[in-house]
Amino acid sequence: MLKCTLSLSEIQRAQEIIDSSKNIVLSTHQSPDGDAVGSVGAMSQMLKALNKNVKVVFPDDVPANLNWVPGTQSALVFKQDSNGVEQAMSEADLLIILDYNHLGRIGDGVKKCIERNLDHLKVILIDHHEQPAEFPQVIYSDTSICSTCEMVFHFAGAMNWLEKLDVHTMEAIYCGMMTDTMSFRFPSVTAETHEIVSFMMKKGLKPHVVHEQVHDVQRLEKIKLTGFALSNGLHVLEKYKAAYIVLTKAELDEFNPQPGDTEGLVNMALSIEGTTIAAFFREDDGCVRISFRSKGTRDVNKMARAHFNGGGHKNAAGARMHEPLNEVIQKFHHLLESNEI
Ligand SMILES: [Mn+2]
Repeated sequence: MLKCTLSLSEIQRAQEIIDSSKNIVLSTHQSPDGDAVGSVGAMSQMLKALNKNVKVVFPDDVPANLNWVPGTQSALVFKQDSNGVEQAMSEADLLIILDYNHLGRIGDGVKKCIERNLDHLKVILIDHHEQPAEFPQVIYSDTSICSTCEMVFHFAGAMNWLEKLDVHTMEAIYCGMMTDTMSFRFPSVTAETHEIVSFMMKKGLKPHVVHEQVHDVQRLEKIKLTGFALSNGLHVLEKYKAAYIVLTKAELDEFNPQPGDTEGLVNMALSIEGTTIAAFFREDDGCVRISFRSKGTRDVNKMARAHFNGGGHKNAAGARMHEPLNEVIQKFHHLLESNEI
C-alpha cells in the first residue's frame, strides 16, 4: 500500500526540511477543486499536529461545498487579501505546492508573490500532473496516481505520520481521492487506492459523510444552471465522437453563479453514448475557461498544451484563453476536423 516513489534520500531531505521549518505555507491551484482543497487541508491538519505554524493560500475562492475541509475557514484567499498572502510568504521557511505542477497554474498574483520570496523559501512539490517544475528542493511527482490526496497519504506514510491520522485529515484525503476519480470510476484507480480507503475506514473514516457534504448541498440555482447548459448550450458532433457545452458570461450571470457551479458539466457531455472527447467553454471576465475530458487514447493534455496554453492529464485537462469565445470554439472545431485530436 505504501508506494511513495521518492527515494530514501529524498524522503530524508523532506523530513529534514519539515523538521527545520516553523512557518509553512501550503499553496494550490486556481479554481480549487476537491483534490486541491483536500490535499492542502489534510497537509495543514497533519503539520499543525506537529506544532507548525501553517498558512493555507488559495488564489481565489473555495466552492461552498468544500468549506468544511480543515484549513479552509482560516485560509488566505489572494483575491481578497493579497497583503496577507505576501506577509505569510515573507515569513515562511517552507512552501509546499500541492496539486499543481508549475507556477503558471496559480494566477499572476500568487506566482509573483512566490517568486519574490524564493530566495528564503524551501519548496516541496507534491503533484500528479505531467511535467512538474524543477526548482523545488523535493519533487514528489507521480502521474500514475489518480489524485494528489492519494499522494499526500503516501507522503504521510513516508514521514511516519499515519499512526496519528485523525478523522478530519482522513476526510480531507478521501475528499480529493473521491472527487478526482469521479467516485473511483477512472482507469487510474488502483487496488492501492481502495486499500488506502480501507485503511482509513478501519481508523474511523465514514465515506458517506464526505459524499453527502460534497454532493448533497447543491443550490437550486446551480441545478437550474445545469439544466440550462444541457438544453441550450450542448452541441454534439457525432462524426467526431465529440460533444461540448458553451456558456456565455451573460447566460451564466442569469444564475448568480458561485465557484464550482459548473464543475462536472463537461463529464455529462462525455457521458453521451459514443462520445470520446468533450469540452466545456465558459466565458469569464477577459478570458475563456476550458475543461477537456476524453476516453482512451485521445490525449487532451497534449492538445491543451499545444493549442490552448493549458494542460493536465491525458484524459482530463484545462486551459484559459484570452481570445474571444467564438474563436476558441472555432479552434476546437478545426482540430476535430483536421483529425488532430
Ligand atoms: Mn488533482
